[in-house]
Amino acid sequence: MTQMNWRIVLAARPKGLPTEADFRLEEVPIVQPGEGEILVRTRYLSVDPYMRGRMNEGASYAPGVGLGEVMVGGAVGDVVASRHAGFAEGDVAQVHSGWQDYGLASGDGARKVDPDLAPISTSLGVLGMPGITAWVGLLEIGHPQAGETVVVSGAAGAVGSLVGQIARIKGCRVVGVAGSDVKVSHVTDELGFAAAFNYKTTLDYGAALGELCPDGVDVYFDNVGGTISDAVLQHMNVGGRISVCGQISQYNLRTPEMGPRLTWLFITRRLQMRGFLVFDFEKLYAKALQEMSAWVQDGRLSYREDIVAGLEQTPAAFIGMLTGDNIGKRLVQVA
Ligand code: NAP
Ligand code: FER
Repeated sequence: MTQMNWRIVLAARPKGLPTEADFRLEEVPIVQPGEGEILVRTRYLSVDPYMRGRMNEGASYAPGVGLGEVMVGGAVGDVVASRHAGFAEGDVAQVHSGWQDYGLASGDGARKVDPDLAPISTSLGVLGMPGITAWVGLLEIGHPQAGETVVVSGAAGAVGSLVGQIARIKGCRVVGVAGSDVKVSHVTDELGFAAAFNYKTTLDYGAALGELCPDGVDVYFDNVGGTISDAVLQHMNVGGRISVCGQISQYNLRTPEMGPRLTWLFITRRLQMRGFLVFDFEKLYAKALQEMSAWVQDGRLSYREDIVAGLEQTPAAFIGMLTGDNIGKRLVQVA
């Protein structure tokens, strides 16, 4: 009897915020691995903001998902068949097999995960792509120094919640921006941020920043862009650094947003702004993961996972994350 695989494919290219009708759940036969490949039964899959870009025609750093093709993304699960010398049946592997029950992956591109070191879900969060993004973007681009003020937008999300804690570990005073009072309390009461404000209920971001950052802002870790970033830039100190990680406030816009012209500030305050893509820092992955694991183990870095159950819930879990219903790393538990 042929074993079947459930998967979610891109059914239509979204206009603005994706809807569930842009996805389709399908049942197809499981394909056995070819030479060098492994077959992985997904236990957790990751939904991330970058997937919104991949739903468009012609993304930049990687091709877009074709209509009818399985949605891309990171996943972790059990190796159920292997034709790669590095993996045996029963191993746990982190792969890029997308939104499906069973995924084929190249063994060379897969990461073996030791379930005794940490819960395997962390390979998609604090000890995976988002964790490395936080580490690289803050330390390699923001260069935070003890005593400085660091502002983080998207503060309660997968990346932002870790950025703020790493900055705190480095001796900085951390101020967050997030989209609910519960998120504001979470980052201040549980993650050690010095302060935070809710951008959905605050009318004047500039006034809030002036109050919460009396010494100005030395490092801004930008996850969101838009009017929040316009306000933070105006509070930067001389010599400030801006690490541009994401612009989620813009991903679902149908028409581009206009903003104030702030470039003059970069001259008078000698600011540096640098965008980055985590994948360009592969040489630092091992170091980042080693430091992040050590901080998790000694209790200085905490992480929260926001887990939704059921492959069929993936589109809703993804759309919900884009609109801010997650705290910490949004994952889908599949098996
Ligand atoms: P996340 O923060 O866990 O989830 C996305 C969050 O974005 C939501 O929870 C929501 O929180 C916030 N958001 C949505 N619309 C917003 C808006 N209009 N204005 C302000 N905030 C909004 O996601 P993540 O995985 O950690 O990713 C965070 C950012 O990092 C994204 O921009 C992503 O693209 C970027 N990223 C970049 C790289 C890279 O290599 N450069 C790698 C990974 C991630 P609120 O409730 O606070 O609105
Ligand atoms: C992300 C946002 C954008 C991300 C990658 C990109 C890995 C890259 C986009 C592009 O090159 O088109 O969150 O995460």
